[in-house]
Amino acid sequence: MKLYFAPMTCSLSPHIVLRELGIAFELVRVNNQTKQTADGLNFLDLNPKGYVAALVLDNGSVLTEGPAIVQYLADLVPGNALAPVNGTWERVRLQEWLNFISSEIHSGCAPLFNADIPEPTKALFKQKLFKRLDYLSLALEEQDYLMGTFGLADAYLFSVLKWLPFFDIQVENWPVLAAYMERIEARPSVRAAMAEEAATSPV
Ligand SMILES: N[C@@H](CCC(=O)N[C@@H](CS)C(=O)NCC(=O)O)C(=O)O
Repeated sequence: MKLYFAPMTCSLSPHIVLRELGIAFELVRVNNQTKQTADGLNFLDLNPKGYVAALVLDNGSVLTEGPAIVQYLADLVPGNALAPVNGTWERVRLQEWLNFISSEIHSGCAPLFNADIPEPTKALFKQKLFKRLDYLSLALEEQDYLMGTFGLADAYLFSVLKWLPFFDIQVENWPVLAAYMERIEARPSVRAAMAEEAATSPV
């Protein structure tokens, strides 16, 4: 299978998950501005939504949306440590986290990347984001990872919290979150994923 990615984006999450699960994959870089891919495609032909991540299976099927991709990947590996079994209450808890990260943190950060949004408006978005970070910090006070042990939700949250410095938000203001990020960044899969993404040539 192929993972279409762009460095320092949410596609880092499925990339980490592929490595954690030991699934063979090819990494294909996408230029998010021109929509050209490193394997010579117009990314829009593959994913008309135009955004990473996109997973292309060996049978040609294309799967998008990070939370769907990571759950699909985990379910390929029975007994994996990253996701509770589908249909269980714990799996629904995982989906609750993935949805929270997607709608409150990932989407909460999106306007902060937008150069056309004036700073006072961005400040309002930041205030809302801070409340969500307060909540995450509280949730992680009692346990090292969102579901107790490292899993899909942590790979996703790590990938989006890596953006905070772009917005001049210091994660150190939430010491619990700063320690969480350090813990995750120390994982071999995470280090390898970040290093490989950084080593790919621009398209
Ligand atoms: N709903 C999508 C959002 C994906 C997304 O926001 N991708 C960003 C990078 S983090 C992107 O590729 N943006 C480029 C664009 O929209 O043109 C998901 O959760 O996978």
